[in-house]
Amino acid sequence: MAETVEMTEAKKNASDSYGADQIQVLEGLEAVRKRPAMYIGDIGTKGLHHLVYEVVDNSIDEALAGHCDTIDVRIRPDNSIRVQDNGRGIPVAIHAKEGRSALEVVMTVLHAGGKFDKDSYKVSGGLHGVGVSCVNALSDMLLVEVHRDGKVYQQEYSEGKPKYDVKEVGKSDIRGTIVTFHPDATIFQASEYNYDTLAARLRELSFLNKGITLTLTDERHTNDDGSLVTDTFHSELGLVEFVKYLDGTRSPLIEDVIYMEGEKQNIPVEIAMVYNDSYTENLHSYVNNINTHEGGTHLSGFRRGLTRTLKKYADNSGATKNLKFEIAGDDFREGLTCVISVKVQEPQFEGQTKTKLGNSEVMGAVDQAVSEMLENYLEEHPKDARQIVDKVILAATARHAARKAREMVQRKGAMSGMGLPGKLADCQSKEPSKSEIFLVEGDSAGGTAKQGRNREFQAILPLRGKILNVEKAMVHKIYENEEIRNIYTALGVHIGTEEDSKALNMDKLRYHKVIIMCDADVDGSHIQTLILTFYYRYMKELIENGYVYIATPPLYQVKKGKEGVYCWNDEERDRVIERMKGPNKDGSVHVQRYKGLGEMNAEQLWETTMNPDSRTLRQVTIDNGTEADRIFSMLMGDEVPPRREFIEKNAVYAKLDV
Ligand code: 0RA
Repeated sequence: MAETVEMTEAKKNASDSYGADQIQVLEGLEAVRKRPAMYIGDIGTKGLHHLVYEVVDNSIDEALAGHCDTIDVRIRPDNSIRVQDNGRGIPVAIHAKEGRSALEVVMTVLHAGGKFDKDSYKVSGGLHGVGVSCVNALSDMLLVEVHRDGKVYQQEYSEGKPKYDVKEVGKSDIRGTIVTFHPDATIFQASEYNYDTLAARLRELSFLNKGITLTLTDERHTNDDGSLVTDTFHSELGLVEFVKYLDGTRSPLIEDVIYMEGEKQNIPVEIAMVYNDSYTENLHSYVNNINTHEGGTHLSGFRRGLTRTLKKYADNSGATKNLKFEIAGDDFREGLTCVISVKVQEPQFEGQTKTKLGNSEVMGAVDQAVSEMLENYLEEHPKDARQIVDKVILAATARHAARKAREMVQRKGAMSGMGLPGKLADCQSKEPSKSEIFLVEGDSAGGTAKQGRNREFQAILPLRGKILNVEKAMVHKIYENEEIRNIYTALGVHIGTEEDSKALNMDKLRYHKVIIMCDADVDGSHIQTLILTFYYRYMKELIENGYVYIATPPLYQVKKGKEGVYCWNDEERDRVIERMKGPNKDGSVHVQRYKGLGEMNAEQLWETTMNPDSRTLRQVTIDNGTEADRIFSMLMGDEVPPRREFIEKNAVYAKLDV
C-alpha cells in the first residue's frame, strides 16, 4: 500500500512525459532512500563521506580507461561537494532503448554506471559499488554538468528526481563531468564533511592510481591570509611512494623498495614492500582501490609466496642450519611494510564488513607475482637479502622467547584461581553486553572512580603511569609488562601473535565497553595514545567491533554563586561566561580548569564522565587503515618534528597547556 502512494508521488514530481519504465526506476531510487544503509553502509559520518567516494570513483574509472588525468574535489561553504574531472563527459545523446538522455539514465538508474561502454575496464567502484544514482537518491540537490563536443549540458535533481530534461546551456572549450551534490539532511545524521578524512582517501587514491592528479579544496573557511585550505595529490611511482609514505618515520632495513607490477593470469597485480627495523607487520591490501581490511585470497597468496621464497633463500644460504626451532610464517613479516593492489573484474567480497576477497583464482596470481619479484630482488641484492634473513631469524628467536614468557604468565594465572588482576575492581554483572570497564590513569583517580562508579555494571582498572610503547618493544616484552598483562587478563582475552591464534577469543571478552579515562592534559593524551597503540597493534578486533571508547571529562567548570556549569570546550566556556555575566556584564564569574581527573570528587566524576545518562563517550573507529597505521608509527616513533606538528594541529590539550 505504501509503495503505491510513493509511486504516485514520484510520478507527480517527475516530468510528465515519463512512461512505465520510469516509475520502475523511481521505485528503485525510493528503495535507496528507504534503506540507505543497505546501499552505502551507514547514515552517519562514514556514509556521508562515502557519497564523495562514489562520485570520485566514477571519475577514477574514466581515468583508468585512459581518458582523464585530473579530478578536482571541493567542499563548498554549505557542505555540498563538487567533483570535476577532465574526462570525455557522460554521454548526453538519447539512449535508444530508454528513450531519454543517457546522462539521465546514468544519474537515475541503479547500477547503470558503466553500461554504455562495454569495452571499458570497469574495476573501480566504492566499497559498496552502488554508483552515482545512489548519491543522487540521497541528495536534496544534485546538479550534473557535462562539457562535451564544445557544449555544456546540465540536469538538476532533488531526491534523485529530475527537475527538467537534460538541456544545453552554453558553449565550452573544455571536456569533462562536474557533479555537485548536497546530502539530504533528512537522511543523514551527520552533515559536516571532515577535510582530513577526504584528504586521506584522495591521497590513497593517488598512490593506488599513479599519474592522476587529485585536488581537494575546503571552501568553508579561509586562512589568515585569505587563501583556502587545499591539497594536491599526485604520485608518479604509485605504490613505491605509498610504502615510503607509510614508513616515513621508520628506519628502512634495505636499500630500495621492492616493487613489481604486472599481469598474472589476466589479473593486474601491483606490489611494493620494504623491511624496517620495527617489530610490527604492516600489510595493506586493495582490490579495485578498496581497502580489504579482512584480507582474503590475494593476501593469502602473498603470504604463501613470501614465506616460501624467503625460506628457500634462507635455507640455501645456510643461515638456518643451526636453528633449534621452526620459523613461523609471522617471522617473515616482522618489520615488513607492504601494499598489494589487485584489479579483479568480478570480485566476490565476503566477511563481516564485506572486505575479504573470496576469488580463489587470485591466490595463485599473487603468489606467483611475489615469488618472481622477490627471487629476483634477493639474487640482485645479496646485502639486503642477508639483512632480511637476519631479521627473520631474530624475529623467530624472539617469538620463541615470547611463547615461553606467555606460557609462564598463563601458568601463573591458572595457579592464582580466577587470575583477575588484584587492582581490578570488577563489576557485579557477568553479562558482557551490559558491562563496562574503565581504564583509569593513576591510582588516585582510580580510587575516585571506584567510589563514583555504579558497581553493578562498571569495573575500574587503575593503570600506573605510562604503559609500554608497544611500537618499539619486542613481543616478549609485551607479555612481561605488568600493566599490559593486567589489561588483557581483566578483559578476558589473550593477545594474538601466533599465526593460529591471530584471531582474538572475542567471545571471552568480559566487557563490551572498554573505556579509556585519562587526564585532560598532555600526559593524559599520551597515555591514551599508548593504550590505543596497544589495542591497534595487538587487539585490533576490539576496535573493529566498536568496543573501545574514550571518556571525555570536562575541561572547565564555570561558577557563579551556587550555579556551576561544566564545559567541554572553549566556545562552550565563553558562552556560559557571557550568560552568567548577564546583560550588564557585572557578574564576577569563576572559571576552574580541570586538568586531572583527581581534581574532581567521586560525585562530580560520576556526573560528568561516567554516568551513561549524562556523559559523552567517543567511540574509537578506524576510518582509513593505512593512515591510522602511519599515524601510530609516527606518534610512537623516534622522529620528533612530525609528531610535534601533528600534536599542534590536533591536540586540544596541548594548545591549552602551553
Ligand atoms: C561512459 C561512456 C563515456 C563516458 C563515461 C561513461 C563517463 C562517466 C563519468 C562519470 C564521471 N565522469 C565520467 N566521465 C565519463 C563516453 C563514451 C564516449 O564518449 O564515447
